[in-house]
Amino acid sequence: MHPPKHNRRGADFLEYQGCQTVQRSGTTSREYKEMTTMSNVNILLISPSSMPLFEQEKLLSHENKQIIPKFETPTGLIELASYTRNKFNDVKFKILDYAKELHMHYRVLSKEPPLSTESFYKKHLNNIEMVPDIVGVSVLFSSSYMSTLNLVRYIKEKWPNVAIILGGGHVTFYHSTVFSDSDHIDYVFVGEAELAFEQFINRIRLHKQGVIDCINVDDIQGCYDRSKVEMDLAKGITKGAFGENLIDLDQIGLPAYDLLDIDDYKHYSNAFNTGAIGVMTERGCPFSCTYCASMIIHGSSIRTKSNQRIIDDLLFLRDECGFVNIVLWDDLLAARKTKFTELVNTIVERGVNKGLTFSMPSGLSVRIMDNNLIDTICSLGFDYIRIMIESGSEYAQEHIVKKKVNLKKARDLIAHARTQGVKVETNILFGFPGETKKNMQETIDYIKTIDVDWIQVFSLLPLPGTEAFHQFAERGKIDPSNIDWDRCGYATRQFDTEEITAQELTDLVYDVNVYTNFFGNRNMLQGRYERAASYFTDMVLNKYHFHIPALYMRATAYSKMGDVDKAKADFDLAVDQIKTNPEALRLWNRYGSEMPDLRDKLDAKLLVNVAPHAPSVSAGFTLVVTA
Ligand code: B12
Ligand code: SF4
Repeated sequence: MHPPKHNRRGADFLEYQGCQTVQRSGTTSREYKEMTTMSNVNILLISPSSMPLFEQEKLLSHENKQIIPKFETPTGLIELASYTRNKFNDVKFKILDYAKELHMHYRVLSKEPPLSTESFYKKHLNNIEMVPDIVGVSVLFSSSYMSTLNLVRYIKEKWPNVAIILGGGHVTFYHSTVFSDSDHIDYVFVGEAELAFEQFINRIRLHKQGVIDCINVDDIQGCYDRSKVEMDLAKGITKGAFGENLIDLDQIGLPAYDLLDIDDYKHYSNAFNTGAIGVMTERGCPFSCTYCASMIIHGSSIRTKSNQRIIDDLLFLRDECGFVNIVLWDDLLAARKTKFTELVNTIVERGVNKGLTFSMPSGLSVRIMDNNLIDTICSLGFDYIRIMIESGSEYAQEHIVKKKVNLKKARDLIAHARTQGVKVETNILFGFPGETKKNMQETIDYIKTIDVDWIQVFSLLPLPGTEAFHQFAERGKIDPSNIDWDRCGYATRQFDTEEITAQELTDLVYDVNVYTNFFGNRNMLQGRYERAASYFTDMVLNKYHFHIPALYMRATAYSKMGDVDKAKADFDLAVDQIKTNPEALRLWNRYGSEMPDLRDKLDAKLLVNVAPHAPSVSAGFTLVVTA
């Protein structure tokens, strides 16, 4: 358990009496308190975009205007800031959310001159009305790492004396290489950071006050400087020790939403077209899915905020900030069933959820859920829920993915959720280390049996820290010390395995997506045409106008609903896209055989390259659509 605040501060101070040149032995605790109220530490926290640097460059230079930069609430940073402010009243924060700024820039891209990433980054640094003592960058995503390395250069150019610190998921697993990758980084935080950061900030304060003459972090668990890493490496230790987890999450208080440009999040944050705010009610997960880094970053013990705290936060977000969409980012929602049920019942009884729509994009765990919990969750006001499956192979569930989903239970939960009127989605991953084509086919066969509105289909990408990452490294498929983070991408895999080549995997993922969500769309098969059409619009056509399977299926849905004009408009659009857009033509050539109603609308020369039915059969899979 974390020691009481005053004890730890006292201990921290005393500790330094011996090892630092400034001697203050004999200082009373009153004097200590007075000294510690005078330091005024300025901290700038930065959330970089998860978009790789090379893509940012293409976007800002107008080379590719189609890439849509996303942003979400930087939850880690506002929780860290709030916790720290609660501990020290002389610490001032600002947040610069580059992901948000990039999105806002994208919205006016055509009115802006082409820019380099350097001028874009510098422009926003120049807007900061503060001279920071510390700049902290949150590197949650491996894809942010290269842009962060550039950014820290600009930061040191502007503020040469600032201490630059990094934290977040990616550097948690690569803490030691950070210092060899950049001379500008001073400290790295491994794992959850509130407690380590508190100790660190206290040292910065003592240093500012002249109480200590240097900052030594050797004894701060989870915090590293260059020399501490070098000492570890000399002893052969490459893995960072994680910061102690915060047990009482209520110590965070109301996350520092005041540091965000609330209106931008309210209107443009990406989870909904209408904007949303992220909320985390719990941290940690005791399960061990082999593809997941979340439970490693936050640990296996579940810690939750109190129900009162969660309710107060929701009321603040709704009534003071005007949010209507709440995104829950918990690792394992409803892990404490009774507490969660009480929370939702109170929320509903008190009308706290009135005017709010909830979502949980990272999904619900089949192991945790039961019908009652699904009902409880639905009563909160979810537009859609995601019941996470990942693999339809019983063998893979048990031995490869280790998610241990009971596939029958998952199917029943989905069917039950439908009775609540909520939209139901799931996630599927292909390409686990050791997952055979037989296992993959089992997944394809399984997903034809579940009545979901949509399936997110992905390639398994080994994320640093995960079991899958280590397995691929052991098999020599990836070299952990030589990965181009800017190019590793989250969409496609770059390496072949014994089970499946990179190209086969990419094709399989695309084909399964197209065959399950479009040609084998459950809503279409069950006659729920209106819902099907709205999915094609919201999930696909609002972003990708060239998507021929979506246009074709929406046209079919309209025609089944008797809306001849709308159906004709979509068919015409599809024909036009095939004739004018190379991506549309590619889709036509690959999937044209599934869209017979377009054939007589196209010239003969556009019919010759069309592939036979179910193209992935060439890689050994059966994708036939069944009702
Ligand atoms: C919200 C979220 C998103 C949001 C974006 C978040 C954002 N702010 O930009 C969205 C929806 C966009 C997203 C997308 C994706 N995500 Co995501 N996401 C998350 C999620 C669920 C929560 C992050 C969060 O807010 N946590 C809550 C806070 C409290 O924790 P924290 O961020 O870890 O912060 C603490 C510490 O890390 C530390 N810390 C963090 N930053 C800093 C900075 C400093 C200076 C210090 C001192 C400390 C510090 O202190 C904080 C407090 O203790 C995490 C999983 C998780 N549970 O963390 C995955 C996670 C970060 N996502 C992940 C992935 C893989 C993805 C996707 C690829 C998913 C997909 N298949 O599409 C995409 C990739 C985005 C892209 N490039 O296109 C991985 C990242 C792994 C990696 N190495 O890249 C994670 C870890 C989940 C997983 N699968 O294991 N994601
Ligand atoms: S249940 Fe979710 S959070 Fe827990 S290990 Fe699996 S994927 Fe990660």
